[in-house]
Amino acid sequence: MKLYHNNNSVCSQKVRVTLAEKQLQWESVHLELAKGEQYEPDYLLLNPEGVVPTLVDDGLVLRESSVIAEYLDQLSAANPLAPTAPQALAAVHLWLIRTIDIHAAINSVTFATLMRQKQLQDSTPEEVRARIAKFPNPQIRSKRLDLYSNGVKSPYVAGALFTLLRMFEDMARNLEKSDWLTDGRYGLSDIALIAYVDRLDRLGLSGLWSERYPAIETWLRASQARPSYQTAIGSLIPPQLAQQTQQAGQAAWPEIKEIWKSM
Ligand SMILES: N[C@@H](CCC(=O)N[C@@H](CS)C(=O)NCC(=O)O)C(=O)O
Repeated sequence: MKLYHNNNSVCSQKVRVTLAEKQLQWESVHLELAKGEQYEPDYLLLNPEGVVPTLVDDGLVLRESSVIAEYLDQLSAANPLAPTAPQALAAVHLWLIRTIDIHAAINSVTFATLMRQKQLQDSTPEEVRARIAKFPNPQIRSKRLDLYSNGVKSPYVAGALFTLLRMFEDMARNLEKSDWLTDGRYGLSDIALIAYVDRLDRLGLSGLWSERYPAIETWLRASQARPSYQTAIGSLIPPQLAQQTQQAGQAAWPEIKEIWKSM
């Protein structure tokens, strides 16, 4: 089983957490997104959108991190991550579907802060625009351009915060009943969201939930304490990147806080 992924990509992290929880063996193909390795013709044959992750297993090519996570869970009976009761399973599926929007929201917040700061430091505007032009999807191209030009003032950031507000509200409602999101035990719903909330935490944006939704703070710390988190996320983030992430997010926090307060 081969996973095309990137260490700091949230959706790759989600898949790696699943692999670690299921204790599955896999071969790593690490793509440097900043170098544009996702646009190599051979990779575009596997993933025409030019994004990670992609799982290749015995001739099967799978995209979409939540679908991959569910597939991996089905591969072995050990440590099942999905419930069997229809109601609980439906709740898991709802979270998995929502991760498409949640991913786009986290991507907007990350690009308006950390990635934009890196682009402004490391590249000329022409180089950034040339990289953005390589994105196959025109909608994503215009989003990236807007985030690069306007940072936190981009309307994509306000839209992202609205999606995150809904996510936090529903997470908090689930966590009133149990320590984990679905069925009283750690599973696919938690794995679906850990990388996204962790990214906000790494950006120093825990103010989004710490006061309004303290149960999310407890859930996050319990998720981060699992060995799968350390294997799949914690150990793969270099200290320098961790520091840059924290600093870029914190610099944006006053503006983000103002938008947040108005919601
Ligand atoms: N919905 C997709 C999103 C895939 C996606 O956008 N991946 C990002 C990394 S998290 C990527 O590869 N971006 C390419 C780039 O930034 O150039 C999934 O969850 O698999």
